[in-house]
Amino acid sequence: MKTNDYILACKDRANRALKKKIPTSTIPRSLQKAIRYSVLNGGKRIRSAFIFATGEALGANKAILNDICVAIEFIHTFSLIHDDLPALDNDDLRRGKPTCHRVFGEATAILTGDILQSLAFEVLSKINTNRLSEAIILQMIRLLAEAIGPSGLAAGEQMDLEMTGHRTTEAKLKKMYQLKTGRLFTVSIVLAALASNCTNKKILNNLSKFSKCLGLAFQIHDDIIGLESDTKTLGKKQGADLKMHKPIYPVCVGMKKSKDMEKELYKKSLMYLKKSGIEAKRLKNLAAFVIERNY
Ligand code: GRG
Repeated sequence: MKTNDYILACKDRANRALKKKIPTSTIPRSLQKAIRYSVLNGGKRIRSAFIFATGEALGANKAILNDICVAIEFIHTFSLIHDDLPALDNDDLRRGKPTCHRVFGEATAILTGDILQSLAFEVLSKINTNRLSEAIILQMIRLLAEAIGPSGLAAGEQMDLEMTGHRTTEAKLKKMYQLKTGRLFTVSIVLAALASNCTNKKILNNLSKFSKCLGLAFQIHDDIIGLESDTKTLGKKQGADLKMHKPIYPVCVGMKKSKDMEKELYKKSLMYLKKSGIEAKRLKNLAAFVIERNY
């Protein structure tokens, strides 16, 4: 299967898994609508593709991989909803459609994000213990909490806000990207490896380094296409970050160096993948997609 077809198949699988975990009867209908709208309104599902490819390479159980995919996409969607809020980026467009707060109002958007966060942990905590030990499930929950909390995504977002409108150094920008974007990539891949009961340090450490390089490359590429791709392809406004004086790589170091950097990170990621010693054709192709995509 070609990489684009594989990504589409993963997207389809992720969407089916997500639909099953969206609560239907126990919450106000307005919240239900906002959750469905935000979770199922498109998205590349690239983190899910990495989860499935990692799990497949290591022989993980499919149902557990689906649960991990749901937890990660719930957290990702939560972070996008909150990122778009007026108090943060104040964006009107996400995945080619009006943002959650534009459709449902700010209060509902905040609650939708909050609910998705709690649902993510609920899904992980309900992984079938006949298939995976409680100790590993607990480890997954801890790793996800660490990845998004005060030394993860939320910290990265705060750094981003504080850097907006100011000149910054490449080192600070990289640190912020590792937290804001990289941590969710890393935890996606590590959780997928743990789902296969993998305890091999060589595999886990090298996969973790692989994902760290990719997370950074993904965000740098996001900055590049944010300037070079058009609004329709991106699903969000072209040049929005530049207009808002957000800290972005091409402004900090220039476009050429940004493109060199993402290629360097891609090559480095492949080196770690090779060192992990796992069957990695799919992961290799997904890594290339990270820096070749135009959306
Ligand atoms: C998670 C505790 C917690 C708080 C949230 C708002 C916030 C803190 C973080 C925002 C992080 C953020 C929006 C990072 C940007 C990451 C990024 C490049 C998103 C775009 O990812 P894609 O291209 O999106 O995979 P699609 O739409 O394809 O899913």
